[in-house]
Amino acid sequence: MKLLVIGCGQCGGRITDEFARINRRARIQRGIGIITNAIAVNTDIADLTGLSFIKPDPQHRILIGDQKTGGHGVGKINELGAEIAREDSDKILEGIRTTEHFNDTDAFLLIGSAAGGTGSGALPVLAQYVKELYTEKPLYNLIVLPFRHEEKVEERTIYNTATCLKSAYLVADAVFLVDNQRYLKKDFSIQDNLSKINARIVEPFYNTLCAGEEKKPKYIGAKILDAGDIIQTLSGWTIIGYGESEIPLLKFPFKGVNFREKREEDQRANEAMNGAISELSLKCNPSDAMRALYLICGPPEEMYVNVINEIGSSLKRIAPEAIIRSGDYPREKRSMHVSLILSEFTSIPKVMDYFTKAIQYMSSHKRKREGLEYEQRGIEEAFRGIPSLL
Ligand SMILES: Nc1nc2c(ncn2[C@@H]2O[C@H](COP(=O)(O)OP(=O)(O)OP(=O)(O)O)[C@@H](O)[C@H]2O)c(=O)[nH]1
Ligand SMILES: [Mg+2]
Repeated sequence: MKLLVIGCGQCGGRITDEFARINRRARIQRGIGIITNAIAVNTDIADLTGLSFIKPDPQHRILIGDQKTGGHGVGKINELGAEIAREDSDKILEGIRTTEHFNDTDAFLLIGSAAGGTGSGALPVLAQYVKELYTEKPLYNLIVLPFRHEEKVEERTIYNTATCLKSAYLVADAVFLVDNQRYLKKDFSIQDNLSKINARIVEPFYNTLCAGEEKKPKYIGAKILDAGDIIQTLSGWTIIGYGESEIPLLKFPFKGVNFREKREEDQRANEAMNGAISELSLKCNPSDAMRALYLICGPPEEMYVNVINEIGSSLKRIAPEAIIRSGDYPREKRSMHVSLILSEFTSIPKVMDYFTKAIQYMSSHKRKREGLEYEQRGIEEAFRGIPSLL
C-alpha cells in the first residue's frame, strides 16, 4: 500500500519525516516504495528547516501564514492554525497535484499533534479540502495526544485536543490515535524521547505497507496483506501496536526442527503478538474494537499456518466482536514481528474524557472572562475623575 503523507505543525512534520525515512529504507533494503510523497506544512520556518528526509524545496516543505505569524508559529492558538490553513490551502493542494506518481497513491495520511496550534488547527481543515477534492481515495489522520504533564500545566491543551479530535473524526475515514505518554521514558531527554517515540509510531506501518508491495516471489506470504485488507479494516477511532521477538543466533543446525525448537517458534510468534497488545498506542479496551488486522513477519522457515492462526485466536479472545484480517510476510531473518491494528472502536474512555474536560474548561473560562470584565469596569470606574496625560 502506498500513502501520500502530509505532516502539519512540528510534531506532524517530524513524524512525516520518519515516514520519508522508512520509505528510503524500503527502497534500499527491499527495492519497493511505500510513500508517493511526503509533505510538511508549518507556520514555523525553523521547524521546516530542522527536517532531514523530506525534500527541502517549497513544494515539499510548505510555509503557510507567513504574513500573519512572521514564520514563528501560532503559539498554540489552533483556531488561528485552522484559519491560516484555509487561506493557504492552495499551496498544499498544489503540492499534492505535483506529486510525481500521484496515481499510485492508495490513501492519504495527514499527521499532527492535537495539543499544539498549527497542526491541531490545520490538520482537520486540510483533511476536509483533500477529502472534497479526492473523493475516491480514503483519507486517514494520525493524531498525537499530549503528555500528561502538558495537560496539567496548560489548560488550553485539553481544549485544543478536544476540538482537533472532534473535527478530525467528522472528516477522516479513520483516525489513528497515539498517546505520547505511553512511550515516555523517564531517563531520556525530551528531544531523545520525541525522536524515539516518532520512530516507534511509524514502525508498525513499515511491514504493513511493504507486504502488499513486495515484488520478489520468495518474500510473498501464503496470505498476502494488501491495500484492500487495510482499507477494509480502517474505520473511525484506530489504535496500533507493534511487537518483536528476537530469534537466538545459536540455533542447532540439525536436519529438520525438533519438537522443542518447534515449541519455541510458536512461543516467539505469541511473544511478538503479546508485545504488540501491551504496546498499543493508546490505553483502550480491545473488546470495543469492531475491526482488527495483524501481520506477522519473520523468517520463511518459521511461518507455519498454525502459528499464524494461533495468534489470531489469541487476538479473537481479547477482541471478540472484531472482524479480524491477517497476513504473513516472510521477510525478516533474525526476529519475529507482529504489527497490529485495532479499529472502529465504539468507545475510547480517554477521548470521551477530553470532551468532558473541554466543556468544563469552556464554562470556567467564560466565568473567568466575565469576572475579569467586571474587575476592569471597577478600575475604569475608580479612575474616572483622574486627568489623563494622553
Ligand atoms: N510524538 C511527538 N510529539 C511531539 C513532537 N513535537 C511536539 N510534540 C507534541 O506536540 C504537542 C505540541 O504541538 P506542536 O506540534 O509542537 O505544535 P504546532 O502544531 O507546531 O503548533 P504551534 O507551535 O503552536 O504553532 C505537544 O503535545 C508535544 O508533546 C514530536 O516530534 N513527536
Ligand atoms: Mg510549532
